Amino acid sequence: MSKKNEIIVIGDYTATQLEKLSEEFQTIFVNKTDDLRSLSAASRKNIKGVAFKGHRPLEFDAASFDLLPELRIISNFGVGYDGIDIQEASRRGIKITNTPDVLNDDVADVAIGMLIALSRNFLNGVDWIKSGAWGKSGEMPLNRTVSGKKAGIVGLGRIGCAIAHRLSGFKMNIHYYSRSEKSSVKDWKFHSDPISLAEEVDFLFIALVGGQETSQFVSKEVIQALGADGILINISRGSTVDEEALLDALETKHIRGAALDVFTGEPSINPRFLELDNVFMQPHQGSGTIETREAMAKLQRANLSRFFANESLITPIN
Ligand code: 8YV
Repeated sequence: MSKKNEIIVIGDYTATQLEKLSEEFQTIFVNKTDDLRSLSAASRKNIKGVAFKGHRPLEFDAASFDLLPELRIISNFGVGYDGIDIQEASRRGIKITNTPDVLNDDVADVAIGMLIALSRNFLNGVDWIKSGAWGKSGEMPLNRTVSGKKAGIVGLGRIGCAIAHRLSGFKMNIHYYSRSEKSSVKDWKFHSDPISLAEEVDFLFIALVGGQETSQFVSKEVIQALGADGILINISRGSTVDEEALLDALETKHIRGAALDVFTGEPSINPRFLELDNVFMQPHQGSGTIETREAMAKLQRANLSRFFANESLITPIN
């Protein structure tokens, strides 16, 4: 058997994912890019490929690249690659790949599930049973309808589209903001400005790519425009929303609620979120199913194999 290609694996992977990487490649594992420093210069100097998993903004930066002078490819586990300094990587001729498409359905499911859980107060429903309130006090307090309302999507990429298609099944009119109008979706109303979109809709789904370009794109003005009956749902990155403005709006009931899978600085989230009862939160688990994570891991490995075989990459982003 030919000698396996050597890679460094960075991030928090499951035992199965690590095993599969090791079957195909000769692997060195570290938890985060900072840990590259703990590897000897001799073990770093010939490394051409990295399997990376992480979404701390720009974690994989010039200083990390300096530690891997022969690096040619970073195969990212995730559709979002805001953990990597792409401009610097491109400047150095380092190729980046990601794992798009395979996670669209799971992430969209979480967006819809969180909206319904918040609007129908599922958490209170569970408590109502467990606390015995059902028997003592009768029916739980009434909640608010989801179907038939107006939905807005900020960022109509692959995941935004998967969300919109699901919402059509809930008899909702779809409005969207994106950089340009999409000719392929004639039934959905384009807004050239996110404030006019927020003014128009009941539910605002954030499905932007992360990174500096979209930092706090969902501004205080957008959040305010959503109004007292509005709900904001974010499955993209915490960085896309002005979180302080969102917290202010939630605390003062300027908007009805928020359903959030992502946070600035996660997993250490702003403690103000913990005090709120108009927020439904999940710990960034949009793509977190066995099926989808397996598909993401397979695509990550396939991109590395193609690179070492001198074949074209499957999902390059630069
Ligand atoms: C993460 C994600 O990759 O794909 C993305 O951009 O944010 C997620 O799927 C996943 O949580 C692993 O960290």
